[in-house]
Amino acid sequence: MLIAPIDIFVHAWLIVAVLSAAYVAWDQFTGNPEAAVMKWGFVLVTLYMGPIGLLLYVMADKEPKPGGHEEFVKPLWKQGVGSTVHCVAGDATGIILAAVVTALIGLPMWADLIVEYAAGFLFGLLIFQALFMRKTMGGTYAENVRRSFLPELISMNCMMAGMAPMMVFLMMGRDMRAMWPGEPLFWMVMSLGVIAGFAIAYPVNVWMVSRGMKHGLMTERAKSHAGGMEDMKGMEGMDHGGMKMAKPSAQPQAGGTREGRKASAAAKHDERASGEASGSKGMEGMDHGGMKMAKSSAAGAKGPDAKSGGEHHMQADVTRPQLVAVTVFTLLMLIAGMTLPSAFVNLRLSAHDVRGAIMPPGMITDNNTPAAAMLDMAAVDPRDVTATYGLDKQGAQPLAARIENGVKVFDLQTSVIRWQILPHIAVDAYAFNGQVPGPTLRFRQGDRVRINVTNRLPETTTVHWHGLILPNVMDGPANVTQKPIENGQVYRYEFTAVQSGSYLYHSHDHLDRQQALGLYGALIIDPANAADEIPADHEYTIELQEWLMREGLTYPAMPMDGGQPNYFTINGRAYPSTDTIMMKVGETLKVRFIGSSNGFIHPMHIHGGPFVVVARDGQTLAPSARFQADTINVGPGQRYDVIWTALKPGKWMIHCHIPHHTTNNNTEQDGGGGLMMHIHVAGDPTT
Ligand SMILES: [Cu+2]
Repeated sequence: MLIAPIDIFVHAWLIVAVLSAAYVAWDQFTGNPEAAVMKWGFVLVTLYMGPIGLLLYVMADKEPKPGGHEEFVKPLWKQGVGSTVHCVAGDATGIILAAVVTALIGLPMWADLIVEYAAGFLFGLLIFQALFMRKTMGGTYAENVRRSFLPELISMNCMMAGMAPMMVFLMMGRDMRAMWPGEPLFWMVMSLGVIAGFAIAYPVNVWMVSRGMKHGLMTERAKSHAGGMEDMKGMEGMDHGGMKMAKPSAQPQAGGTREGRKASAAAKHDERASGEASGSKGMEGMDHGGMKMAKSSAAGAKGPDAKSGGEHHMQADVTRPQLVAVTVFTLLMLIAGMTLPSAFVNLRLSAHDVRGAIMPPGMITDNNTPAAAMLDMAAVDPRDVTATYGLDKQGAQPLAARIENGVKVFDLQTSVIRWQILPHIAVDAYAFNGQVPGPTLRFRQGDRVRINVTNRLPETTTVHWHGLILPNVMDGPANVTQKPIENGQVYRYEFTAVQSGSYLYHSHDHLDRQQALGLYGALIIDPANAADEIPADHEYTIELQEWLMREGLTYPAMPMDGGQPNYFTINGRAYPSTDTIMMKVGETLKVRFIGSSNGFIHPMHIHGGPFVVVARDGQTLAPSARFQADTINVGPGQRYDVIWTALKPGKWMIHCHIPHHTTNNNTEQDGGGGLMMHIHVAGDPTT
């Protein structure tokens, strides 16, 4: 499911990567005279790097015309590509396998990085270098491990220096779906990480190839192929018959033996000197796959050097200081890549902790931001939506009670829905009974009521009956008076209504998330004695809410960096999709303002004359305490009942007096937006 714009690119990239790898595999194994280990290297690297892997293959290794491979792969930059491909194929495979395993078992990111480094290094060294190259290089497995160690260390340091920060910043940035292997985004980030690692490892691989420390590309043809005959001299001893090396400029040198290729001669000055003396420019010193070296290393062609230990054939054209400097430099890059991200993101978090959360743009996260804060502010996962409603579906509808043994029973069920707030804008909401606001519960003072709450959210919840006097165990605060209601569970709230007036119910678990996403509703309790009700010709209940919707995702709005709302609703609709109240001159209207909003105060104002505040927080004010006003601050949790009299005909507005709250994503439609609605009083508006 595409839930963010980036997903289109992600899917396209991954499809291209698979197709590219399939093409490279087909071409390598049907037509390209490359050594088997390099064939596999290109296939894997193309799988990991997608079109960039394909590009490298076509530009550097794919034989341009029959018999042309030998010449084609000669340039140093192509040899460097081959060397880096070989290194990356092994290292990245280890890193990616480790990343999957550590994510699945829930290791924190810092441990993840260490395991990835170790896995990449060992996989590259023990399998891709020592094992796969042994056929080419000869010698025992242990010898191959030993002489591969330093080149592998240098390459792996570079690889992880690029890959670690790329993974950390992309995985633990806004869209943390990237931390979970079940998400395509994870593989996209892996791909980008491998590309970054490749880019950093490439220069040093070019250097190592040029100095004879590593092999580059090879040409490997069947023995019968004429093109390889000359260079096949001396190759018979190798397991791969007919290998033609990519560096024909090298001078075959007597004395090369597989047995002789031991030790990391790269660090041995005397060997280097010997190599130079032979006129071979030290190329025999390649650690493995030194093509020239292989040519000169026919079995049985033991020369004096071999007799004296055979180590002279391994020297590369590098000095110890050079080698130390390069190694230390790559180690520093590695340390930087592995540790600097910890200054910015919380590496103590695991994939399990953040659960694929997508953070709102602008949320400030640092290396101390806990996972709980992230989960609280994260977008509603559109994949959790179980129903989608249009503008024809109204919120705050009266919920009919059924009577069981004299108890009024209401059923509430939470779920994730898609809710239309404007003709072209839908939000992903948490809802009671598929409504935003939840259904209005109305009963009479003295009633025994029972409310069965079933939770169908992807998280726990509870319900609080705001302002009511009731048994403490029915009050609702999660982990204070009750265990949170798990997904699929039901909690039975039961109490006797001893008060009357305007109240509300709302979630009391993950409060700033769930109420901000729509888990609230009005609770209207009629007085036991109907005469105590302050009469009005019309009655309208206003439930306020803020929304944050960015890039098609809905986040819980809150007064915090990144959480500021950009949509506002009265009873689940933004103006101009809000209701219009129809009246006649002289009639009265009782408005019940309910502060169902979560973190924002709304100075609610009615045009066309003052109203009288007759009740506050459910408590009817004594006549002497009632007062006139035209604006009343409705804060979170507060309720005001006001009586407004229609004095003149026309369209009179009810709106919040914070202008931003009467816009839709900072725009005005038909004169406003958000927390705005009309009272239409019949008659001539010019009178
Ligand atoms: Cu407001």
